[in-house]
Amino acid sequence: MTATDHTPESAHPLGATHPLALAPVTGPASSVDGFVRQFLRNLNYERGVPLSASTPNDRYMAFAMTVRDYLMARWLEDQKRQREAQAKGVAYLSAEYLLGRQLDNNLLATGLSEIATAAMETCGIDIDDLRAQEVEPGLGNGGLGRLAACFIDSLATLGVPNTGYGIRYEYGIFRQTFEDGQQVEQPDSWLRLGSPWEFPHPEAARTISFGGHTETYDDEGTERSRWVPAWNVLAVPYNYMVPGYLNGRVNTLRLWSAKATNSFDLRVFNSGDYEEAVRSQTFAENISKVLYPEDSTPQGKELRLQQQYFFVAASIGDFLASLPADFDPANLPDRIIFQLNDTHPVIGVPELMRVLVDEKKMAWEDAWGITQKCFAYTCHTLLPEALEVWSVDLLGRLLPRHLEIIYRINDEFLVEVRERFGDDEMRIRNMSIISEFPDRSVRMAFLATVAGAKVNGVAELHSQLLREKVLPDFNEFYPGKFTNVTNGVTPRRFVRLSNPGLSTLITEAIGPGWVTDLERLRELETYAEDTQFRDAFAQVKAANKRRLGDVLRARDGVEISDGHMLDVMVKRLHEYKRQMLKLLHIVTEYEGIVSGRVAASDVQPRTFVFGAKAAPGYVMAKRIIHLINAVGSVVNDDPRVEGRLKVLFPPNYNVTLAERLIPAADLSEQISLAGKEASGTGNMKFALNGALTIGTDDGANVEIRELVGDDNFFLFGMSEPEVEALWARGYKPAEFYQADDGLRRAMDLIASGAFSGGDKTVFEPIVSNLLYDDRFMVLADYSSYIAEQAKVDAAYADQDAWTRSAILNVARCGFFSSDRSMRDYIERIWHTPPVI
Ligand code: 26V
Repeated sequence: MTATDHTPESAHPLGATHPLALAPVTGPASSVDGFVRQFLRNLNYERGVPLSASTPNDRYMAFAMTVRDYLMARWLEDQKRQREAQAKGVAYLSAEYLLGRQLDNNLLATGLSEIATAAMETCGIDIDDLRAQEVEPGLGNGGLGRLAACFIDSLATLGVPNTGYGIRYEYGIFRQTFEDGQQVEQPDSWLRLGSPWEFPHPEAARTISFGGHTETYDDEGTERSRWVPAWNVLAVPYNYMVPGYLNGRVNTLRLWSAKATNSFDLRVFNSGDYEEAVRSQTFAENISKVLYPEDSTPQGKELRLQQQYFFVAASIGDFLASLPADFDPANLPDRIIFQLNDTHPVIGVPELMRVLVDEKKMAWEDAWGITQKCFAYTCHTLLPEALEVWSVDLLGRLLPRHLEIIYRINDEFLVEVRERFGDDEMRIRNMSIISEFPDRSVRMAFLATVAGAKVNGVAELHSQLLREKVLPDFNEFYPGKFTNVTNGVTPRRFVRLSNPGLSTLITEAIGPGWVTDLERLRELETYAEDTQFRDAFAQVKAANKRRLGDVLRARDGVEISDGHMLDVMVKRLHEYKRQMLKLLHIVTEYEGIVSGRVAASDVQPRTFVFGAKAAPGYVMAKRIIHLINAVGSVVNDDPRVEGRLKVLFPPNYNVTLAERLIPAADLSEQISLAGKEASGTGNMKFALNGALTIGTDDGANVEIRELVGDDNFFLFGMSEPEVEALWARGYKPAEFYQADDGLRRAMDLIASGAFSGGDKTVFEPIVSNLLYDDRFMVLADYSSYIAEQAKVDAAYADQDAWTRSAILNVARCGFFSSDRSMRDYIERIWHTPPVI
C-alpha cells in the first residue's frame, strides 16, 4: 500500500504545497496543526520527499523526528541547567543497554500521544503502521542490559543528573530463527534504515590508545611512568535522549562508536600499502561492530577487552573533559560516581588511576583515595564461571600501563590484608586480585571490590550469598562496604505502555499518580474484593491475550486457543534457569494423556509459551531449544491431546515481544535452582501485570513472595540451604529418576525418540546429562514442581479467586519499581540528590 492509498493528494494535499506546511513553525509541536506542520517539514526537508511519494520508513522517520524535535528544547535546556548546577551526577557504565523501541516511550514521556495520533489521522496515516517500522536497538543480552535501560529511565524521571555510557554496537543481539526446530543466528542490522534517535558528534571524538609499552622518566626529580601506546582508535559519541516521564527532564545516553584514526591509517598508507591501510581501518572499527552474545561464560576474548577499555576510557575522558579547566581533581568525588554495571567496565579503575597519576601528576595515595570514592560496583551473578578474569598476558599486551597499576593496587592491598590478618597465606591467595591458577590472571570482581566505595548485589538473597559465599573474605575485611539494592523495572514501559487496558483500569480506580509512585498500587487491595473490578480486570487480561494472539498470528502464524491458561517462561536459555524442568512438566502432562492414564478432557487447557535465545556457542542450551520445539510439534499435532496442551516458542524473543507477552500471561515461570538467579526482573514485570508466579525461593522471587503473600504465590523446590545440604550429602540424580514414576516416564519418553522421529541419539545427551551430571538439580526439584503445578491447575479452575490473587499481585508489587531501586542507590551509594 502506498501513501496515496491512505491519503489521496486531492483530499490531503500534504506535500510542500499544503497550507500548513508553509506556515511558520513557532513553537513545539504542541497542537495537532503544529505537529502536522513539523511532521511535513521533516518529511520534506529531512527526508526529501513529499507525503505522496514517501515510504513507510520515510513516514516513520519524519514522525520520530517530530517527537524528537519536541524533546530537543528540553534536552538542551536541561543539560545546561545540570551543567550550571554543578551537582554531583551518576555516570552509569554499562556494556549493555537493552532499550526496546523508543517511539512510544518518547510519546508517553512528552504527553504527545493524543496530539500525534490525531495529527497522523489528518494525514491519513495509521500510527500503528509507524510504530511497526521501528527496529528495537537490541544492545544487550538480557536482564543486565534491560536493567540499565530501566535505571536510566528512572533517573530521568527522578530528575537526577545522569549520563549512561556504553557502546553503539553496529550489530546488537542476534536475530533468532529456527530451522527444523534448531536455533539459527542472523545478524541484527538495526541501523540499516537509520535511527532517528541518535545524534552523532564526530567533532567530539576521543582518541583511545592500545598496546605498546611503558617507560619511566625523570620529571623534575620525581620518577614517573608513562604509557607509550602502539595504536589508537577514535571513539565517536552518539547521544540519545532519555526523557523523564512528563517532567520536562531529559538526560543523555552516550554510546561510543569506533572509527579508525587518520594518523593510524595514514602512516600505513604513506608506506604505500593501501590494502593494509584499509585493513587496519576495518580492524579498528571492529571494536564496536558486534555485541558479544554470551551472557554467562566469559571467553577471555581480546576484542571484548578492547570493547571494555574502549568505552570506559572514552567515558571517563569525556566526563573529565566536561569539567572546567581549573577543576581540582581532588574534588572529583563531589561531582561524579561511576557505577560499574557488573565487571565489564572495571578496567575504568586503573584508567582513572592512570589519568590522575600519569597525566595529572598526582601522588599515588591521593589518586587512590579519590578513585576509591568515585567507583561503586554492582555484581549481577552468582555463577562462578560468570566472574570475569583476564589473563595477565593479554592485559599486559593490550594495556601494559593498566596492568602495572593493577599490580600496584594489589600489592598495597595485600600489605593491608597482612597487617590485619597476619601472614595467612591461604587467605592472601584467596583475596589476591591476581590469581595464579590455572593461568596468571586478573580477577575483575576482586579489583572492583577493592576499588569500589560500595559493592551491591541485586536482591536480598543474592547480596547475602555474595557476602557469605562469593566474597566472604572481602566482607570481613571491608565491613560496611557491602549492601543490597533490589532490582526494579520501569512502570512506564512495563505497565503504562505495555498494558494500556490495565493502566486505564488502575487510573480509573486510584488516579494517575501510580505511574511515578508505584507503591500507590496498594490502594488496589480493596478493589480485589470488588466483583465489578475483578470482572473488569479479567476482561483486560482476556483482551491482552487477544492482542498477543494478533501479534503471534502476524509474526509466526500461530494461534492462541480460547480458554487456555497462558503459562509463560521467557528469559535467556541457560541450564541454571531450568527450561528443562518446565519441559519435563509438559512431557509429563502429555505422557499422561497418550498413555491413557489421564483423560484429555480432565486436563486444564494450557498454552505453554517459551521465549529464549541461547548463546551461539552454548551447545547444551541449543539442544534444549531443539527439544522444546520438537516436543511442541509432537504435542501440538497429536489429536489425542484434543488441543488441551499447546506449546508455542515464538523465535527472537526481545523487548518488543515481551511487551505483548507479559501483559497476557496468567502464570509466570521463575524456576531457577535456588541460589543461582541473582534477581530476575521478568518475575517483577509479570507480577505487576497480574500473572501469578510459580517459583523457587531464589533471587527476587523471595521478596515477591514476601510481599504478595504465600496464598498468592506458588512456591516449590529446595531452598538454597537445602540445595547446599543435598550437595554435601552427595546428589545422585538417578535416584530421583528411579523414585518417581512420572519423572521416569517423562525421561523415558524423551529417550525413546518420541520427539525425534524415533531417533534416540538426538536428545540422548540431554537425558544423560540430567541423569548423571545434573548440575542444576532439575530431577531433585521435579516432584515438588509437579505437585505445585497441580495446585496451579486447581487454583485456575476458580477463575474469580485467581483474578483476586492476580489483583493482589499487582497491588503489592509497587516495591519493584526501578524508581525505588534508584532511590535506594541514591541513598545508600551515590548521594546524588535530584537537581530541581
Ligand atoms: C556476563 C558476561 C560474561 C562475559 C561474556 C559477556 C557477558 C555478558 C553479560 C554478563 C552478565 C551476566 C550477568 C547477568 O546478566 N545477570 C543478570 O542480571 C540481572 C539484572 O541484575 C538479574 O536480574 C539476573 O538474575 C542476572 O542473571
